[in-house]
Amino acid sequence: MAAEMRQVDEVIRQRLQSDVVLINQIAHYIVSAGGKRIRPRLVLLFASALGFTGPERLELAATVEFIHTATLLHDDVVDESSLRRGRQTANALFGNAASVLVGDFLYSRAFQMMVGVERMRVLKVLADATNVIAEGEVLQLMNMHDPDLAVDDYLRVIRYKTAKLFEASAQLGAVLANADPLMEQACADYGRALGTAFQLIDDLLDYEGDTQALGKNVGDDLREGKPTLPLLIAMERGSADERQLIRGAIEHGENERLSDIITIVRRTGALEATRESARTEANKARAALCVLPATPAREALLELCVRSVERSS
Ligand code: GRG
Repeated sequence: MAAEMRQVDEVIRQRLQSDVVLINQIAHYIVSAGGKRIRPRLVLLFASALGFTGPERLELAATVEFIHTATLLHDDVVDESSLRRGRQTANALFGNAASVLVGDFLYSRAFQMMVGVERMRVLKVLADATNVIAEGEVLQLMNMHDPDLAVDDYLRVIRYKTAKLFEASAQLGAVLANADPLMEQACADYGRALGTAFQLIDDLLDYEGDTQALGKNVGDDLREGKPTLPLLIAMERGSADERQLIRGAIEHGENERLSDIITIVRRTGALEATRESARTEANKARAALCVLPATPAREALLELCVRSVERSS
């Protein structure tokens, strides 16, 4: 996909432009740090798998990356994070106000771009998706510091805050190709399952990962008192003392005992169980692809299922 992704990067570069200096500075700062660009790849791969080759696919690929980047800018403010994509976060460098406002710029620029495609269904998919993402963040806020969170409520948050944009990205490829409703649904199902797997691994890497490889600080979820699946499983399987230690850390949002908690999470097999849940989701994504014609793009989408679960960054 290298050549196509270079075209997407060119669209991103052009559409980032603004006469306002601080917007250029911050938007380029975060975008030039890279990132995996998974969501634009989904738009391109589904468009290609269904035979659509028009320039709108590049525009929408850039659009979903802008929405993603806006959410990262806002999220790093909310979470008070200091490291992202191997660099200081924009909020750490430029302050919270500038980060939130440049996030607003990217988000509203994304809407200008999607309107330019002149397809009502594109607008509907993205308007609905961004609304759900915001709901997911608010739900997550409500769940903070709650060690009694049910697994289903945790899963709802990750479907909303992360999987929804994966779902919309995949669906847009199908919408551009004028796919029939069943095909469009299969693409959306793939995105939703892949996005869920992706966030499960994101949550696992906060305990298993390496700050250098991840480009963000491990242990941040615990510091914020976020009850993610590795902790929920470790509490269920651990001894009474271990359960009490994790409960306290979630309730008070502290990571002083991070290394003890990582030991418990490992010993109870909570990381492997989380990876297994991710594998189950990735298998659902794989199954959704069976209605697509056999193409190199479909092969790449299958490969993405494996990589999303086995990744370490
Ligand atoms: C602006 C629509 C809008 C909403 C604001 C703050 C917020 C509401 C939403 C945040 C949602 C969020 C950050 C979810 C986490 C998603 C996630 C897994 C991010 C990391 O994605 P990667 O690994 O990042 O694809 P790279 O750096 O590779 O691009």
